[in-house]
Amino acid sequence: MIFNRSLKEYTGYLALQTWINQAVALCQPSEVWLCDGSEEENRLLLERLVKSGTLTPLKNGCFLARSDPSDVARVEECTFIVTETKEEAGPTNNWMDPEEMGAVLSQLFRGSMQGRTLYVIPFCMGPLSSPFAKIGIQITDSPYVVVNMRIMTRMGKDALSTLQEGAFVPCMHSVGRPLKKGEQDVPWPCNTANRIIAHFPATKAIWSYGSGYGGNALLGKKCLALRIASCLAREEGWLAEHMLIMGVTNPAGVKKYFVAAFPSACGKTNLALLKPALPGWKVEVVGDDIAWIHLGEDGRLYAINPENGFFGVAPGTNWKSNPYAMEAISKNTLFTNCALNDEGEAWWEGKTKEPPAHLISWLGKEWRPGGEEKAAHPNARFTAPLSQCPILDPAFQAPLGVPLSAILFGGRRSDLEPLVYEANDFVGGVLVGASLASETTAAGGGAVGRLRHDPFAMLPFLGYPMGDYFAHWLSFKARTKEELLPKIFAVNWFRKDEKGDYLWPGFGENIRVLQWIFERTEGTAEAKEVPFGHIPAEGTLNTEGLNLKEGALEELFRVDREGWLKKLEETKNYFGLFGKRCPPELYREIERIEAAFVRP
Ligand code: TSX
Ligand code: MN
Repeated sequence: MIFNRSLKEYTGYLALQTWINQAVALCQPSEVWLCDGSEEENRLLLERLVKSGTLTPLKNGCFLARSDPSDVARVEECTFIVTETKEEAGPTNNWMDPEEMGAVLSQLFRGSMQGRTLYVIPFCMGPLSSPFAKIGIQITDSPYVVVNMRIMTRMGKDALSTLQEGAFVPCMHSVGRPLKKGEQDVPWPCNTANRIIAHFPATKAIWSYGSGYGGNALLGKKCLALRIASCLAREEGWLAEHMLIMGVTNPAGVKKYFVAAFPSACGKTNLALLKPALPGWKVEVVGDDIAWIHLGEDGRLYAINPENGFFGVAPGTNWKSNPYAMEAISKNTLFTNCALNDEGEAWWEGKTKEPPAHLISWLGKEWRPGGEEKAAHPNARFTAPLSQCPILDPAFQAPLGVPLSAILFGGRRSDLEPLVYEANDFVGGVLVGASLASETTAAGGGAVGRLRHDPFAMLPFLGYPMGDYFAHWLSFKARTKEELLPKIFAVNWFRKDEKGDYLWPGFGENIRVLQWIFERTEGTAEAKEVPFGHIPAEGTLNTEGLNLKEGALEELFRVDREGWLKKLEETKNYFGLFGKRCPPELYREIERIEAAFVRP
């Protein structure tokens, strides 16, 4: 075995050496490469990837990867929480017994890296100097994963240097396609039929097999920073959330930080990188996907972004919908499953008003406009460093995080849910998060327009029972003064009129909603009490210069009593799934709202 660096330089190297030895014995690679994260190393890996046909060089240091057409997204059916009992995994997760999973995995991984290089990726989730950061060591046979992890995390020598004895999350990954002697590799090796993404909360280990795509393979993101971190957070008294983190500065120069949770296909990255339509307002981004939230010594909540890059959906991203993302991905960006234009750039549906006359599609085929097939896959992605974002918040590396003034929950709801409301109190806000639901879009596959529950936007990302998670959220009320906790809001950019047209322009105009939220946290904006909380009082939402349709504003805030009573009934019904673990406080809050509807 050849190591390009002695592990003895590092504390905790013994545990790491043991872990690597075990992996090598099991997977039988022909080479071992300990990643240092350097420019030089990255260059060598990119070179390998171009040679193997995995990557195509584009303009400005960008590259394009085309995946195997069967390996294009996270696979929730293949994602498991492995605990002694099924109850410990909870009713919303796939479960497997540790012994059974152990047997399955050892068989799959035995010899799985034959003919390949085993890469050891030391990475840090969170700023290197943060006491909240977590170290992971990913072992993988995919150099594509290495170059993506280098963008998405703090990867290499520095991460290894902060390693304490034994304190790392072991992340084992193989694409599951060993190479026989002399066998020619394929551009995107994978083993789609046998994909498994397994999480072991007891030992905090992650094992992923068969997929090279996104959250299945970049194990720092959904696997470590959400599923395993949610378990750590429960034990250690913090929160690992599927949330963006943004700084909002008003024209007077006062700055506040918000976090926001949205199910997929609601435009979380667009909101995180908002270009305000109102003069004098400024938005800066700390993170667009994951927030680790801790209670500070002053009794307030603080958030860090464990990630170091954007792994965003490309389709729909353009200079109008998200100009700062466009700037961030203009160089040194990896594109996956986008189309290729004649200028050597990545293209996707919604990038330009008109599609180019000629493209190579994500399937590598000649493509011209007018046909059935999309040029880019709907889940095509960009991987770009946070540092390239023109509105990156100066505090994005703050070791203790940024103090939170508001928590937003939002879904895609064509009716019932107002444009914005403030929850009654902290418990009322936890109910808003717990009852989050969103209408399905074409992007997810399956039926369109169906309402799907996605509590806290965490349904696919929680590593333990949902009812316990609700109780964990509620526990923060007893740990600090309620007035120090962020105020909680619900937002909905997607309400439609009876003709099916959107009532709210959204995008940059959403700053008007953020302004009202900002002013509520300052105690300056007036509100009108409704059974489920507070909506903007007449005239307090800034609609100056907006040409809303006649009656649109009234409709955006119309309270449909019957609709709400039905929703509350249905929510109780849904919570039944979580059994006794669902905290009684949430049922009491529902009853309180019902009572207010009956006796206004
Ligand atoms: O991201 C979106 N946001 C948040 C922006 C900060 N999207 C895209 C969602 C898919 C990922 C939105 N779509 C938003 C929104 O606020 N609103 C809508 C709905 C909408 C779509 C098109 C228009 C208006 C609203 N077009 C015109 O009004 C011309
Ligand atoms: Mn996400």
